[in-house]
Amino acid sequence: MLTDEEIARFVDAGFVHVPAAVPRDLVDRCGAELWAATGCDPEDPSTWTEPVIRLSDFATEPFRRAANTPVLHEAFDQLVGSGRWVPRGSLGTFPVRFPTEQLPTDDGWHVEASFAGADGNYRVNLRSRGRALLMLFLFSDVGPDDAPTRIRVGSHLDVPPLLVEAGDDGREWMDLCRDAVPASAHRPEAYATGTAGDVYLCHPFLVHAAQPHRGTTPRFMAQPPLLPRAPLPLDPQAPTPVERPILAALAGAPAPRESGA
Ligand SMILES: O=C(O)CCC(=O)C(=O)O
Repeated sequence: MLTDEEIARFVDAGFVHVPAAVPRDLVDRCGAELWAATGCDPEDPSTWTEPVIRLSDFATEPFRRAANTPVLHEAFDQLVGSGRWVPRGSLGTFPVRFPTEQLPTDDGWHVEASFAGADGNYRVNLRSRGRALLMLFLFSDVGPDDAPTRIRVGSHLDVPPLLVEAGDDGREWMDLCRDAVPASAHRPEAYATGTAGDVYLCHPFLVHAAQPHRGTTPRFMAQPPLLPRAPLPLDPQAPTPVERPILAALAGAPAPRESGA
C-alpha cells in the first residue's frame, strides 16, 4: 500500500518508485524468456552489437503475473481509483538497452502516446483517454550507468495547459511533444534506477527519455500503459491522485472543453 507521503510525491513529482513490486522468482523467469528473445548470449558481450533491441509484447504466465501483483493492484486503486483501470494481460514492449559503442537514436524527450485517432495517428487528450499510468517495470538491476530512464520531475504539470483547448480529440502525439519538451526543459532530472522487480508508477503526462548505456550489464525494462476503463472524469469534487495535478495545472486556465465542442 502506498503511504500518504508516496501519493503526495506522485502528485507533485509525477512518479512513485515501488520497490520489490514483482517477486524475484517471477523476475528470473521473465528474464530467461527475455534473454532468449534477444538472440544474444548473456555470457558473451561480443554478441551485444545493437544499443537497443525492442522486444514486443510478452503474455506468458510469468509476465501476466508480474503485471498483476497484489501490491501493484493496490497502488493502481490508490492512484487511478478502484474500478477505473483494466488489469493487464501482458507487459508491452521491452526496449532492452546494451552497453555498446554505438549510440541509440531513440533517446529523445517525450510524453507517451495515449490513443489512436480516426486517421490512425497517435494522440493525447486532457482526459488521458487511453492511458491511466505509464509504468516502468525493471527486470534487471539498474544503476546510474545502466541507461535508467530519465524523468523530468514535475513535468506532468507542464502538459495539461497544452491540451486544455484541444477538447476530447486532443492533439497529435508528436505535435504535443514538440511543445511539451521545451515547456518542461526547466525541470530537474531524476533517473529510474533500482533493483530488478521494482516498478515506477508514473503520471501519464510525465516527460521522460531513454539514454545511452554506459555500464556493463544490459538493462531490461518494460514500459506498458495501465489502461483506463474510461477517460478521466476530472471531477474537482473528488479528484484522484492522477487527476489532482491536472486540475492544479489548469487552475486559472479555461475550463476543459466538453466532448464534441
Ligand atoms: O528505454 C527507456 O528508458 C525509455 C524508452 C521510452 O520512453 C520509449 O521507448 O518510449
